[in-house]
Amino acid sequence: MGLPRHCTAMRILHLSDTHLGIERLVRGAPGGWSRADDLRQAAATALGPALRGEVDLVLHTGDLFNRSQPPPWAVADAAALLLAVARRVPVVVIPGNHDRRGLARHLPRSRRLIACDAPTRLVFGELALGVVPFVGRAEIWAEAARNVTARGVDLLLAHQAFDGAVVPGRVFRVGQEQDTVGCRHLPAGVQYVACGHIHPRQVLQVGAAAVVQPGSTERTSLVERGQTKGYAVWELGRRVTWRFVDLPGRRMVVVSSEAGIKEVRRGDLCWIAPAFWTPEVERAVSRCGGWLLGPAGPRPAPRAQRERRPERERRVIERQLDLFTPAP
Ligand SMILES: [Mn+2]
Repeated sequence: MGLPRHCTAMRILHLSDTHLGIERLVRGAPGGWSRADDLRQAAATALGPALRGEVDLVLHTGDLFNRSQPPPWAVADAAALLLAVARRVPVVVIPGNHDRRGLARHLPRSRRLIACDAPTRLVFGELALGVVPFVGRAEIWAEAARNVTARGVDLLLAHQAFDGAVVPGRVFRVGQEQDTVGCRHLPAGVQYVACGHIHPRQVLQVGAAAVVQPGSTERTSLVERGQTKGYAVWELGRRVTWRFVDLPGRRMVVVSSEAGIKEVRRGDLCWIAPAFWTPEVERAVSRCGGWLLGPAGPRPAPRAQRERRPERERRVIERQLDLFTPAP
């Protein structure tokens, strides 16, 4: 397996975790600009090279939308953007954990806009792709990955936490969460994985495979404030290489001191630490041109873990199992 030596050179734009339609309360942005506008702009910028015809294929490895039922305006925006790209080059999108109802239902049918809601093997000329959408159980992922790679693939697409993936304050390990996949779940012979899910960009070596994760195209939460955002460009030919391309991203600032207020620049997304919050601090941040994250008034306590979560996760996994079971 791996790329056949006769394979013609191909350039692939790989983006992920665009979280379109995200709704975040932001105060102080001019002209009704919202965080969703930032994320739409990031996705459009990432797709720029594809719109200019500079790549041969676009892969979106999941969490296209922030919610499984995105607002209609976000669906319309995404459809328009992806169709514009698909007029130039084929686009493959796979559902992430946020797209748990699948993506085909949201996107227009087009020969070159391929929403893979179920595990699939796709062929573009001499390039074979294995596609496995997010699934909540590593064993099921492994079986699907085995099936889609049985005839050989050059690249496997996934939206999954791989063993060793790092997010702030946490390293994913097989067995700790039932959806984390590792060496034992990867089919033998897979050398390259184009992967979504983990928002800080990183490359992992998992067994014989390089797992390339471009991360999210914009920050989806304050936790990501220190992360460089962007997308990846793969060059496939006799050799396989990839590089990360940076996107500007909007600065996020936690304001927790007088000195912190002075660091605020126009258009920064600002979070005032609860212990430091006063109406005067809010006004000072606004005067510096900072946009305020969250509702007005004293900082609310962090939202408690939702009680219904286990029940929701069970339903999600059941729905996914339907998608992963081939029709009789
Ligand atoms: Mn995501």
